[in-house]
Amino acid sequence: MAPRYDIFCRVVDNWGDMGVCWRLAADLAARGRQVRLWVDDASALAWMAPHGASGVEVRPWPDAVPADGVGEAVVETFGCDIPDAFAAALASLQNTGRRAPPWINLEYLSAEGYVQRSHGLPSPVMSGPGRGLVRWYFYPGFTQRTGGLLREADLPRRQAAFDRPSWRARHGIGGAQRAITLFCYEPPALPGWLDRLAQRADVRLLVTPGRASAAVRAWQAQRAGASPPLSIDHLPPRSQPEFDELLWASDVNCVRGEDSLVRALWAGQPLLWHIYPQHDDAHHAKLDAFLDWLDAPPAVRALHHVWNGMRPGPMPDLLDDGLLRAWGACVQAARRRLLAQDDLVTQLFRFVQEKS
Ligand code: TRH
Repeated sequence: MAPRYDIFCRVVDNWGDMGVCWRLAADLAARGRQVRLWVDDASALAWMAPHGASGVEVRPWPDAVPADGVGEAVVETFGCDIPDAFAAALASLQNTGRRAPPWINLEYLSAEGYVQRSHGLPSPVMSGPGRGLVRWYFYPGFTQRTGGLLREADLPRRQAAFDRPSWRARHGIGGAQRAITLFCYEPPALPGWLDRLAQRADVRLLVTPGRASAAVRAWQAQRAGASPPLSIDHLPPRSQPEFDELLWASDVNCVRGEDSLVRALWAGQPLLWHIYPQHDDAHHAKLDAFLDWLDAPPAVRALHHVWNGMRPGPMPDLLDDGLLRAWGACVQAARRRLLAQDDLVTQLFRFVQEKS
């Protein structure tokens, strides 16, 4: 029987928790592991992964360890805390002289310096049913000294085989049109930016469902009749592979959160990140760390600062040809740097082997 991973996911907010966990589970399964994905709310998988994945079993959050025991590795995501019963089972293995499978906490993605310092560190468990065990920190990241980024082995092949002109033709995007994907929360600069885009005849705005769509609809309701119509598609939710294709097909990708940022990097088009906002503005330093790693030209930094409400003023013209060239070159260079590094699952296998 193939080695088995237990992955734990609690859905806190939005779609990123499920999105990252599903990509991880499907990638592990594609590389020959059996995966049990324990999740407290799997509803988003109905559209994100409607066909599931061979080797991945989605199960409700457990109260007890199943009869066949824990897997080769236990991965809790984003500090969600594994159930007491699993912690107790790991402790009992260790207390009876057997090796407990490594207990790994997969952390949030950041380009900040602490990630390189903290990746791979142990955290002794001092209380509760897992007392005496060690939990290992695994940090995804953008450099060699981190856990890397999710990148399925077949991604380059899928991307190379993608027929961009057909996709655009099927979606009615004309040859001279600029297609912009919009996946965001509620950026303060959005209404002004849409006003400005509405002055152009060559833009096709591909708006993702949920918060982005609601924000654009609010603008449309306010501007009804007042500005020239902007060509806007409100898209239905699509599966993750189809979401990837949307990013590959677009000329500019506005993305948010964590997983879509990584996918926009793989897409290699100019990307604008709406970072998940935190109450204490901790996301400002996180955004700047990413822009530093990206080696973003000043105009790309300015765009990000306005989009994320860190700098007042209208959005710079995102479709300026010179800007698009410099922006695209910078994302492509970043993509090449990342492709030269090991992906997250390759690194996780190595890590699990070391700690087992
Ligand atoms: O939904 P998000 O804003 O999730 C965020 C982040 O994960 C953030 O770090 C976390 O703290 C916060 O939630 C609580 O953005 P993200 O991470 O890009 O996740 C979106 C997922 O949804 C991603 O896997 C892509 C997927 N998706 C589709 O599969 N199809 C779609 O049509 C759309 C719009 C998204």
